[in-house]
Amino acid sequence: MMPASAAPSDELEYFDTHSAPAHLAAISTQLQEFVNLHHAHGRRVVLVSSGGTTVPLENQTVRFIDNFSAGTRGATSAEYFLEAGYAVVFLHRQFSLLPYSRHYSHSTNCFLDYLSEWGRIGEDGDGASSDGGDVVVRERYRAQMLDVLRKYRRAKEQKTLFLLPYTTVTSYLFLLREVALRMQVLRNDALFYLAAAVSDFFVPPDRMAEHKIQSGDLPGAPDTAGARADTTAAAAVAGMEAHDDDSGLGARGKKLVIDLDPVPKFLKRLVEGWAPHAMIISFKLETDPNILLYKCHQALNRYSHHLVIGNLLSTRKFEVVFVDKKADQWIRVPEAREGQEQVEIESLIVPEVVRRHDRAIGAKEAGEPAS
Ligand code: PAZ
Repeated sequence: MMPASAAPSDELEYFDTHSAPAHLAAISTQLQEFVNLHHAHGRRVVLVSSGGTTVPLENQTVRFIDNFSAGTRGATSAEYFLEAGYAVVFLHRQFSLLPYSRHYSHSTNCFLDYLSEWGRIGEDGDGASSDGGDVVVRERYRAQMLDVLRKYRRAKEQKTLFLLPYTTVTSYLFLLREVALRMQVLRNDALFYLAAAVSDFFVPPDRMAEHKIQSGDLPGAPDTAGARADTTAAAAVAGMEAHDDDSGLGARGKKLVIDLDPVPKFLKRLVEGWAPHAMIISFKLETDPNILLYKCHQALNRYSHHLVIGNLLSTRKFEVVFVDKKADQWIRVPEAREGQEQVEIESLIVPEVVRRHDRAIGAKEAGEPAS
């Protein structure tokens, strides 16, 4: 019997049974130009994946399954890779955090709070008097914003950042494969840093409902029992079962039981087929500290790639563990002193990754076996 994980050929079948994202051919051309440009300059290229993936429940999608990831790890890491001289393909969940703009987006860092009106003295006294009507950056944020702005502009001018958005797990997988194939020319100058939180489960196309799954009776149905049968049938197509709700909320309520298949494990294919010469780093997220190391080692043994970076949901901004064939290495941010900003853990992770990439390239050039 096939266990919960999918068979190897399922990976190929997955691409045959799902539609590729629109404009894949055009994206592919742009990607190849980006890769070739940096290859010609001897610049390394890293694929950073970032953010969650959605799992649609309907073909014309109203509802989907999602996860917590905001893309902080990916967006922050991308900035440190750019600083280290890499060109970055940033494969990210649409509307998740982006390198540079992450400093001023989302509810915690609303960009409007960084601005004031020229001519009005703000509550912190950092406006300035003139005839009014202009918008300026508040004094206390100017130095940091200038620094971010300069880095952002440099990345644009040097064309070192390629933004590649996805939404569903399927578009993520198509794009990952495409980037990997386009990056093959780089051989060991290519690095994969897979920080996205990719769904392990999906609804196969042949069980996907076309239209919005109904939670109650439809108007014009001949009788309640008939309407219920319609609703149940639509859900069953989606690999789901709609049941009468026995919660006491009333006969119209339905339970939706969702039956998902495992997403085939593409890491093996990436390592062995799509990017055989690249350095490949995957992330592993757990919530139970007792199984984190076990799961990291299991992934390393199963996929034979270079490094797994493990982290726990509750402490992911403060500590991670690097797991490779030789050892486990914890990286922790120093505790912030009063009034000091917390160090971003990616400022420690990325230089360590770059050191290991240097070593791997050095070893290959010296003809040593990869460690
Ligand atoms: O996006 P974020 O910064 O909130 O979280 C980052 C993360 C926990 C998703 C990432 O570090 C990670 O572990 N990604 C892999 C998740 C997994 O598939 O196990």
